[in-house]
Amino acid sequence: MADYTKMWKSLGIDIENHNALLAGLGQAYTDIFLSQKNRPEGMKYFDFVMSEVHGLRIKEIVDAKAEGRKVIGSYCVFVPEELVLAVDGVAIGLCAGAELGFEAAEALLPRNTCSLIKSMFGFKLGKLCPYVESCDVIVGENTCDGKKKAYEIFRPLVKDLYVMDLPQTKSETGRMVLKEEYRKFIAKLEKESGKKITVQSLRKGIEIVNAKRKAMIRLAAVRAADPAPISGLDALLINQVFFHDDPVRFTDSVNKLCDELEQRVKDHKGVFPKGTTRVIVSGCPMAVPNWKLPMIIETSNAVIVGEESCVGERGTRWLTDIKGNTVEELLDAITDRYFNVDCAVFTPNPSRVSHVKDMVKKLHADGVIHYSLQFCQPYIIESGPVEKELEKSHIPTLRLETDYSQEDAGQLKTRIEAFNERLKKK
Ligand code: BJ8
Repeated sequence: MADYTKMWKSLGIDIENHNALLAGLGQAYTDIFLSQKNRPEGMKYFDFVMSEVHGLRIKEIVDAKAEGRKVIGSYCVFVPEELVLAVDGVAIGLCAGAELGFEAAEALLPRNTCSLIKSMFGFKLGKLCPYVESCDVIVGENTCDGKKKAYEIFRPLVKDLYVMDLPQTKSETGRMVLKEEYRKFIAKLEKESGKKITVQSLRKGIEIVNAKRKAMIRLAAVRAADPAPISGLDALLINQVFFHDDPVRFTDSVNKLCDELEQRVKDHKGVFPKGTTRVIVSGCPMAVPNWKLPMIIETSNAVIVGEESCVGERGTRWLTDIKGNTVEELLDAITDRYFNVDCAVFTPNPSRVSHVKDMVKKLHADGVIHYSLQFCQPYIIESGPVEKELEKSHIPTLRLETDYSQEDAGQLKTRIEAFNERLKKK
């Protein structure tokens, strides 16, 4: 990677801590990703993206800002990228997956806060993330209680925090709330950018995001094959890169990779031997560089064939209808699309478990590993009924709770190996 110190300094990054972060990240990437066997050639693009994740991509964002484009960061898949693109903005997912800056975070938050939220604070307080520091606006959302209350404390730490209210029920009123929040968000984006959203600009934004999601749907489908043409680790990585790469280039790269994977399927080529135990991981989102659980699973004689997560199918599976002829009609289509997202903050939330069942069938999975971050009430509480419902349908399920530390890695491995034994005997 070129020397980007000047750029990082100009963004206010703490160079010493940041260098330590990059060194750790580079080593983890080599150990976890580059050590895998039979990786598809198409993964080279994503290796390159990761090697430049705080370099070239940040430079592109800084250049975009210099051209007057606004950078909008967010922490949730309910924030529509389509709307950001419609004002020629740059949308960036900011969730972080590393246990950094937690001491500083715990000075502001209770210790029993989930790692995702602590990491959001840790990266900001430690001045570690050039994405966060590049943002003109950071969008929060009232989803779980943890985030909702944490944003109140986060507000004074950032330049401009805009918080969106979100419904918690899939009712007609809930849909109206979501649409009105998106309408207010449009007003905010128009004010920030000085650009008015038109039918053309909104349609273009929808087309770009639809194409990106279509490529991810294609990637998800190819994983039904046995042997699996791509590892779960690599598929997760692509789902993570989804949130910060240039959307058009990303789509092109995923489609090229899918061409290769579809050929692999025809040639019966895979990353693990045919007949390897297949699992779905369902639950909380895994942000970069949270690779702990997939790494343990895939070094325990199993392959992950799907992620039911916001960094996975929950975030990518629906497209937006493009037929509308007015901004209002397109806004309705966007609302309908996002209102499908079955996050555990909704009550009740039956479509999530139905989707897990569909994934098991479609992807020929042997079982489900339910992943919750410690202290995440929505997913931990929902995991009980999800397990019950899956087991009732004869789908073996393992419930795990963990955080970003490595302390429980041995214990997790033991439980996952025992679960794999159960799946083999099925
Ligand atoms: S749509 S899953 S991205 S809210 S892990 S912070 S829920 S206590 S991340 Fe999410 Fe949007 Fe829902 Fe998806 Fe709270 Fe749980 Fe922490 Fe979480």
